[in-house]
Amino acid sequence: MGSRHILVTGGYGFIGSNFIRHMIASSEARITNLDKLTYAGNLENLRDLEGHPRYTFVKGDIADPADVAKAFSGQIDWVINFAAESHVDRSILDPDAFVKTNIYGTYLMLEEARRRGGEKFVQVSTDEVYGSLPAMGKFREDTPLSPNSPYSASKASADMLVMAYHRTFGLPAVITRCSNNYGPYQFPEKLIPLLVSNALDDRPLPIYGDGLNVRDWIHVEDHCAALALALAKGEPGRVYNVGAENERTNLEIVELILKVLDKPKTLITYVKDRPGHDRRYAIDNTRIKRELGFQVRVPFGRGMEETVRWYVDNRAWWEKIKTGEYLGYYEKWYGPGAYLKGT
Ligand code: NAD
Ligand code: TDX
Repeated sequence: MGSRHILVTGGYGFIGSNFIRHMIASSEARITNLDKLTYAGNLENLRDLEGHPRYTFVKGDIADPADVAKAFSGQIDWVINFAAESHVDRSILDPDAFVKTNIYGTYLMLEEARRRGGEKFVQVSTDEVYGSLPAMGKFREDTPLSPNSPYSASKASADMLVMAYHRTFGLPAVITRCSNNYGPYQFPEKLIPLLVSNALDDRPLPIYGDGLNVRDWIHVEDHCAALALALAKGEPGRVYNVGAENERTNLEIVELILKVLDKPKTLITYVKDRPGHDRRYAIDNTRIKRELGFQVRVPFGRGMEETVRWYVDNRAWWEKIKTGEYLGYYEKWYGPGAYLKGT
């Protein structure tokens, strides 16, 4: 990977911080991280890289042209756009920031990349743009886009802009669409860290609907390896699905967590379903395996056990998050007193 200079956006979030650590450790790349530090951005996620000679942080907003121009200053070889509002439930409560960051912000990033002559651009997208699957079948790269939430609609919009910039202006852009990630540093609004941290405090574990919705889980480290391949070898104009062929119902996930933590099933609490809740996601990852040599390395059993242990060992990390803004969100979404019940 040589000593390339990579502009990463959203690098203080869950996947972005894992990606930056992965790239610093596995290559000679220099990284500039443009992050707004929203509620989901956390300086603790990259504390170990502060002062590192190959790491620079620029605080700023991808939806602000001046901030974007500042982050692009100097020689940039590759751009990877993680920055996004990423939680489906928050997009149901208030879609505004999703449209601003995910659509307009991506547009500004593309515009600056084009203006400067076209760096390789990887758009970190999601399988949610394809919508929901019935019991059979998988998402392929040619599956039509059919998003169901404001979040996934904003990501699908961004994908269309990325493709338009490739086709119209020749921008060497690639789109990756990954399934659900798990691993360390995931914000505890998402299913797995929410369940683990609640269980550790004997709080109720909210499960939507009948708990039989299916997600296709991949360890964040495998996603990061796929993104590194997309940057280095992805063919401009091409979409790559990323997944680990690992479908689980939400009930299987919660039962696994309770087993690792040795906590009772009575903590499981069925709550009202998410509106527009996608029933099933499943990724066909044939293309990225065949064309870019992607391989899944983290087996789900080991990955989950290590992940649960990480949240056990890093209680201070999530306890600091589960205050203030977080509690306000939790009560607004799950109902008054929902967080404190059971304490
Ligand atoms: P996250 O919510 O943990 O982190 C998002 C980061 O983006 C934060 O650091 C935040 O401060 C930053 N950010 C938000 N708005 C910004 C703006 N306007 N300008 C600059 N920075 C901004 O998200 P994540 O789970 O790490 O997801 C990262 C990307 O991967 C997203 O684009 C998401 O759609 C995609 N993705 C996530 C998953 C998953 O399972 N988490 C799966 C597939 C794809
Ligand atoms: O409290 C909960 N109870 C529950 O049953 C929460 C937060 C979730 N769920 C269910 C909803 C989903 O079926 O668990 C499943 C996973 O939910 P999330 O963690 O919110 O993920 P999901 O909606 O599948 O979206 C995730 O994967 C794709 C990421 O948040 C997105 O950013 C990514 O694009």
